[in-house]
Amino acid sequence: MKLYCSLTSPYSRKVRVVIDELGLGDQIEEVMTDRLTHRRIPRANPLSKIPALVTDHNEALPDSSLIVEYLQARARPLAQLPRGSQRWAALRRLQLAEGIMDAAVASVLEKRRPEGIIYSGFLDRQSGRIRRAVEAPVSMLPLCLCARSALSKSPPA
Ligand SMILES: N[C@@H](CCC(=O)N[C@@H](CS)C(=O)NCC(=O)O)C(=O)O
Repeated sequence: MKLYCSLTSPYSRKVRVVIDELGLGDQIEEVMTDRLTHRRIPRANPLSKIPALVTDHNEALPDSSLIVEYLQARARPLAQLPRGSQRWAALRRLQLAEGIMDAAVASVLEKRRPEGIIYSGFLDRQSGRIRRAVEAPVSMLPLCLCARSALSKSPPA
């Protein structure tokens, strides 16, 4: 399999971590791309974004979540998500992490625009999203979990 990716792309990093966790490194050839060579991978991803995975059957998978799902289906599953309300807390954190990546990448692209047409209001909105999402997970845990973890903390000496 070939993974088109870059070391600075957070979505690529997400996939590379999963490859490592699943022990699939020896089955995957990484093809590092940059903004210019993105153009060389339209077959792998008509959206010209990374990461993109080309499977051994020559199927092109164009999105990090899709690639992770594919790799998990091929390999042993990673730890199962918890059930019940903890499941939704875990998925909420996952979604917030995706949102942080989206906002960070959107900011980088905005900053690459020619000086003078960079919209600071847009950048502020993205950094607000990142800040709130980074602060959110603890406050978004189900109350019962917060109470349990507070109870399990040993009292100050
Ligand atoms: N939803 C996609 C997002 C991929 C993405 O936006 N990748 C960025 C690099 S971090 C990219 O290739 N951007 C190129 C562009 O927008 O021109 C995923 O999860 O893979």
